[in-house]
Amino acid sequence: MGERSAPRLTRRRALELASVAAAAGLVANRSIAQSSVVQINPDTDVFIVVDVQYDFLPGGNLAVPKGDEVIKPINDLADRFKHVVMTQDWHPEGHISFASSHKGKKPFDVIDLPYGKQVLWPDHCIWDSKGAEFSEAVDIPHNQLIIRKGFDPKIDSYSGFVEADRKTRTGLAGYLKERGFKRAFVAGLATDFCVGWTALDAKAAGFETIVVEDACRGIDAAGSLAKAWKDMAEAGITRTASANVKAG
Ligand code: VGL
Ligand code: ZN
Repeated sequence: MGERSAPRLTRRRALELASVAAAAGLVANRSIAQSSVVQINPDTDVFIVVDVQYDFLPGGNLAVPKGDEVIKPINDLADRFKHVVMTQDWHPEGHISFASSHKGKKPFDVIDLPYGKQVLWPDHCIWDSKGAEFSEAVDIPHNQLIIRKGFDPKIDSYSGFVEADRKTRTGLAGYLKERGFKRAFVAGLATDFCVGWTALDAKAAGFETIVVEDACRGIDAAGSLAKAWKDMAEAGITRTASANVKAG
């Protein structure tokens, strides 16, 4: 191949590509149906608050950019719900999802495990460490359940429902069904990992699912944020803004 025919990535071309990518992201976001006002049904709606733990907040070991900005909308939203449950990322030391557990690997590398691809993370949310605690700014005294996930040393779990082997269930779907909930509102950290997977599995378990966008923040590793919104849109999950969620 002659050098002349190879496209050269000029600065201008790079900027053009970046704006196309940004536009594609916007299109992907728009394609997820946006609801206007949603009235909470106090008895059949549940609010699932995902992983608002110190390690995902600024200063934490796996800090999500602006992760602290979810706390106020989450507290305000939680006040409007009668029923709230929370998830907590909860790993033993030496967990398989930690880059430090794999010789020569670094955070954000991707490896193959028996259950599929695994992004490797900095050590985070080690059980009983400060980083695994919920932020003390989270103010939800009426929270009814804490579902811990990722405690199996060999299996990660972004989802609050099903672990990364896509077989092991946490029990959350059974719990929510037994309590008669029909619709799940989901928010927290991080949009593209634990919030996204939890929302997808809530929907797959038969709950109508709404993600409250301004009460989430993403990590965005290698395009993961746009992909998460696209996957959620395709699954029929709606998104809304917390201002649209009205107490029932
Ligand atoms: C999460 C990466 C690893 C999350 C948890 O809460 O989104 N992300 N563990
Ligand atoms: Zn984790």
